[in-house]
Amino acid sequence: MNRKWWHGKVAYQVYPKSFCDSNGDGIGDLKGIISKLDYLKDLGVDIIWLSPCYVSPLADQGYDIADYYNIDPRFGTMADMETLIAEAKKRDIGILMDLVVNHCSDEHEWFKKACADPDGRCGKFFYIEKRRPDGSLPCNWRSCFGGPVWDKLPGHDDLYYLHTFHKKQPDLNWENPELREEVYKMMNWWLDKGLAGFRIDAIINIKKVLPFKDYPADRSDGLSSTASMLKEQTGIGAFLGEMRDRTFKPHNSFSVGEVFDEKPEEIPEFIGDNGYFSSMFDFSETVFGRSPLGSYADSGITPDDYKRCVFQTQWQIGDIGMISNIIENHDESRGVSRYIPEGDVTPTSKKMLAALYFLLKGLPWIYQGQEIGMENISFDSIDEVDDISTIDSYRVARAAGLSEKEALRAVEKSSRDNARTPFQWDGSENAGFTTGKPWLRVNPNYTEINLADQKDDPDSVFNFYRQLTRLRKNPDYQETLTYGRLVPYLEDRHNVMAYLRQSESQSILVMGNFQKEPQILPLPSVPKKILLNNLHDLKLDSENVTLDGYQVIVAEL
Ligand code: TEU
Ligand code: CA
Repeated sequence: MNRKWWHGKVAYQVYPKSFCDSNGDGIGDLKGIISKLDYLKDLGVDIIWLSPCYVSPLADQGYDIADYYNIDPRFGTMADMETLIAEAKKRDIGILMDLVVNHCSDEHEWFKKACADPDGRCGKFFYIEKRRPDGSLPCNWRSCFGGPVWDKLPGHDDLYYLHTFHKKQPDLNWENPELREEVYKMMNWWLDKGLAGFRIDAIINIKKVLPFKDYPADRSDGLSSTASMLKEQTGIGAFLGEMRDRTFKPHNSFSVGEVFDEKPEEIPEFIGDNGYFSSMFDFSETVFGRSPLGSYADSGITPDDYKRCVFQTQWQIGDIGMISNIIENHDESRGVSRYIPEGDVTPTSKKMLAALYFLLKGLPWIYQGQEIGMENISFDSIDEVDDISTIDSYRVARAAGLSEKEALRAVEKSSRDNARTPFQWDGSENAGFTTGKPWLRVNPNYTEINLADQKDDPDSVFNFYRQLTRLRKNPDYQETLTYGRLVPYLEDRHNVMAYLRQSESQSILVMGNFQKEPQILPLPSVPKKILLNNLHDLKLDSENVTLDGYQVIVAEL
C-alpha cells in the first residue's frame, strides 16, 4: 500500500441539522459547527464529513440538492462555509462535503428545464421514458423509499422519470457525458475552495442496467428492489475512474465512497493504490440480518455475527487499501443499541465496542454523539417520526399485518431518526442543542447522557474515545495501528472478539469480552504494557487473563 496523507487520521461525521444550533431556530447550522471546532480538535478529529448543507427542500434532509453551488439559508451562507473551511484548516482539520450525484432535487433548475423541454439538453440529464407497449411502467424496480421508481414527469401525461430514491430525487443520467462534465466542474469548484475532499453518496446506483427491464418481484407489491439490478450491473469503473482522474487526483484530495453491494473482486479497483476512492465504508455488519421484506422483518445481530462480519471484511481488504470503519451513521440506528445485546448497554460495554472497532485496520470514523454514547430513541407514535424511510417501513409493516404498536416497535429499531436526534451537549433544556424548539425530538435520556457530565470525568465514554484517538496517534504505536496487519485471535471463542495488530517490530493485542459473565482467556504471550483497559482492575497471570463482563484491554505484547 502506498502511503497517503490521510492514513492514520481520525474522521468524524457531522449531521449539520442536529449538531448545534447557533440562532435558536431549532435547526443546527454552520456557525454552530464552527463554534465546536475546538471541541472536535480536542477529541482528536482530523477530518470532518458534513452531511449535505446545500440548497435543498430537505425532502430527504438535504440528500435532495436544488443548487450545488449554494448553502441552504437554514444552514447559513457561503461565507459561513468559507469560514468553516478556513477555521478548520487552522486547526489542521480537513472538511469533506457530501457529494450527492446519483440524483438531484426535483427543484433543481435542471429538472425544471427537463419538465419544460424533455427533449432538450437538460431533459437528457435524466431518465425520461414512456410506458411500455403493454401499458406497464418502463420497469418494475422499487424505489428505496417505497413505491415504483417511476413517476409522471410534471406537465406530461405520457412521460415518466426515474427516481431510485424518493420521488423528489430524480436520478441523473450518468451515461450522458455532458452531465458528467457538469458534475466534475462542480466538484472542482468546491475542491478549489479548499475542501479536503468528499464523501460520495449512493455511488453504486449511478450505473443502471440498460435498457430498463424487470427483475423477479421480491415482495407482494410485484416490484423488485434495485439490489437485483445492481448485482447484474457492470461498467461503473469507467465513470468512477474518469471522476478520479478529473477531480480527486489533481487535487490530491480524500474521497470515501458509500459503497453497498460491492463485488469482492473489484475491491482493488475501488480502494487499491490507484483506486477510484481513497476509502470506502465497511457496511457488512450494517446490512447483516436485513430482510428483503422490509425492516420490520430484520433480524438482529449477535456479538459472534458482528465479529464474523468485521473479520471477513478485514480479511478481504488485507493490504489492498484502507477501509473505513464505523459503528453508526446518519442512516442507521445507534451502534451501541444495535451491537450490544439489549439490557447490557452500559458505559463499560460502550467503551468495549469503541475499542474493538476503533483499533481495526482502516480509518476510524466517529458519528456525532457516538463519542458520548448516545443511544436509540423510542417513539410514542409514527407521527413523531420525520424520516421518510422509517415512515415507508412502517407502512410496509402495517401492510404485512402488524398492529400500529407492533409496527412502530419493529421499525424504530433501525430508524434513521435514532441517529438524527439532536446532539446532547448538556443537561439543560433541549440538551443545549438549541434555545428554540428542536426540529426533531431530543432523546429524553439527555439528562443522563450528555457531554457536560462526561467532559471532566476520566471514566466517561467521552474520555475513553479521547484515549483511543490519542493511542492511535501515539508515535510509539501509530505505525502498527495504521499499517500493521490484523490477525484474529481466539476467533472461534463464543462472545470474545480479539485480534492482534502486528508490524515488523511490534504486536498489540485488542481483546474484549462481549458478554456480562466473566471469561478466563489465554494470552498469546505476557503483555509488556497495558495500553488501555475500560475497567480499573485486571486479573492477569503469566498465561491467562480474566476479563469481566464487557471488559476490553489493549496490550503491547
Ligand atoms: O444512502 C444510500 C442508501 O441508503 C442506499 O444505498 C441503501 O442503503 C442501500 O442501497 C441498501 O443496500 C444515501 C444517504 O446516506 C441517505 O441518507 C440518503 O437518503 C440516500 O443516499 C439518498 O441520497
Ligand atoms: Ca439554526
